[in-house]
Amino acid sequence: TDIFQAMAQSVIDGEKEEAARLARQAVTDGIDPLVAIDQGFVAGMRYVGEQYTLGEMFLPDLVLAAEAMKAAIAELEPEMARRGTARQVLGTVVIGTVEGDIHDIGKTLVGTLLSANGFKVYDLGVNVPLQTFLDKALEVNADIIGLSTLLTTTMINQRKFVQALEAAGVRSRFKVLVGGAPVTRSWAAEIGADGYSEDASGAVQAAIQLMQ
Ligand code: B1M
Repeated sequence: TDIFQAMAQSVIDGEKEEAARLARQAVTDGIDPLVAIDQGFVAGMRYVGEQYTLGEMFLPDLVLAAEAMKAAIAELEPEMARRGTARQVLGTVVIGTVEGDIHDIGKTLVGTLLSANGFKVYDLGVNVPLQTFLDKALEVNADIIGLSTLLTTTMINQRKFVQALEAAGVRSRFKVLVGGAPVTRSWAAEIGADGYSEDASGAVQAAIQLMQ
């Protein structure tokens, strides 16, 4: 089996040490960390999600898979930073997962890549109330506010946030970037967000565009 298959399998099996070992191996072999994530670890996570939907895997399996994925990403982070293009500060981003949602892997990955590519990033974590996003953005004079969500039930908070900015009279001060598995370009347009991306490298491109 090739290394990408082994990476996927380590996530499926929830094998943290194995996932970390394969991530280190990828760095040694000169594999682009993003390729390792997309073609290896995320492929495993996709399978786990499908099996969960089918009732073949359960919540504890998701938890272990997430831990394995995080262990792998932790090993890849320094390499992502090293390969980043950061030479100057391109802008300031406040990012987090919206209230009601505790998924953090994708959001953290987006934050890491933005930081590696020259953005100053304030990661507020998960289950973040809309007011907290706004308070932090005002405090650090953010250019971009990034809202992540993985649940169809919490997507509505992205819309509410755009409305909250309008109500507070600060809509034009910030660019709003949205993403997460159920989020689509048409949803982003419908709620009046400024940017959207389906993955982490696309989020960097979107953020760079928003700064122009
Ligand atoms: Co949950 N979960 N989960 N889960 N989980 C999903 C999302 C689900 C699709 C699984 C399924 O049913 N097949 C489903 C949602 C269904 C729906 O809403 N329609 C689901 C559910 C139901 C739940 C619970 C409600 C289960 C329960 O308790 N009964 C519960 C929610 C609790 C809560 O939040 N209140 C729950 C819990 C969990 C765990 C804690 C066990 C764990 C998360 C651990 C963690 O994050 N620390 C977990 C996991 C692991 C998943 C799946 C399997 C994988 C998510 C993931 O990490 N993907 C997921 C299935 C799936 O997504 N297919 C699922 C890897 C990650 C790299 O991708 O996060 O999509 P992703 O991020 C991508 C892009 O989306 C994008 O870039 C990233 C990198 O490419 N992106 C952005 C993300 N944010 C962005 C922001 C941007 C731009 C791009 O700009 C700001």
